[in-house]
Amino acid sequence: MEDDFSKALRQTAELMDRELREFLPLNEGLERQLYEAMRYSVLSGGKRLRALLVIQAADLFSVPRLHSTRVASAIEMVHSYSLIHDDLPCMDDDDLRRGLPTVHRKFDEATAVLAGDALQSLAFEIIANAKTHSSAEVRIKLAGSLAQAIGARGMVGGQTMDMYAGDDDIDIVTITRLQQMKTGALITFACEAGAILGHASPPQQQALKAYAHDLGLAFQIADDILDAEGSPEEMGKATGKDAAAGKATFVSLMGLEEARIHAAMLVDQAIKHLEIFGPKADLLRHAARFAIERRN
Ligand code: GRG
Repeated sequence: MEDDFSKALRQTAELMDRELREFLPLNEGLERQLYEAMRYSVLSGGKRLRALLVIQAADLFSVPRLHSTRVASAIEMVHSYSLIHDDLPCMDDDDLRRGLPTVHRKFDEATAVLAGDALQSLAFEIIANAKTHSSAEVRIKLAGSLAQAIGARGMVGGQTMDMYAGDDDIDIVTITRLQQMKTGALITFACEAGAILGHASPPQQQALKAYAHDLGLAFQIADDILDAEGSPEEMGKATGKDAAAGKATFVSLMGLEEARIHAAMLVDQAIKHLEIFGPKADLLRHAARFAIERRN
């Protein structure tokens, strides 16, 4: 039988598919291919973990779903943009994503760059819209925090470190910082967004931030473990791509067993940070376990 968390994740995925389709109607003009590429990327079956985090964090403060769903859509757009650009020949040069041809393979490279750019812009357009929250202050906080999370001090900075770090530059401290910026910052923003929408108190904000920090790191370690083991998603793709490319990963630096233990410790720590929310935060607790138990 489907457990509460699997049900919530499935419902979030269904909700996101509906919302994202609405934000990205088909276009018959000369820009038709751009819209097709944007839809292709955002509707290709991601897990929607970031969307679930926004919605569940916002639910702690009884934020209307209408609001949290819009922010969740914006985050999924940013996530899609980062994956499209990450797959480009000038970056990771991947042919497959979620078992399907990557956007530059399905369309072309220029379309992939432009689709990523347009998804990022649309995310900010959605956040700035009054339907997302009636308070302009809340909208500004959301936009500012998202910009910070995905810019040079966050995701883009982490991606840059990942691309240009040499073998000798990477130790556990550096890879932790790199991954916190590259994948952790957007995951942290997802939880922070729930707190911003819900006018959370400083201790509540701090608890969610600490939870997201540990969850994000555990998620990335789990990704390295799946990569090293060859997850179902990696079928048809070189196994252990990062390791095969000579890039340091948590697994190459710590070993598989130590990486597993470290990820499990981070999940326990993440769950402890949620104590102040009581049973209301149970789905967030499950989300932390899911980060390391997932198979893709
Ligand atoms: C190119 C600006 C720019 C940024 C790229 C996030 C990122 C930075 C690259 C992603 C590289 C990667 C595959 C990292 C591993 C962890 C990760 C983010 C996996 C993908 O996220 P999931 O598993 O994806 O949540 P789904 O498919 O479920 O949406």
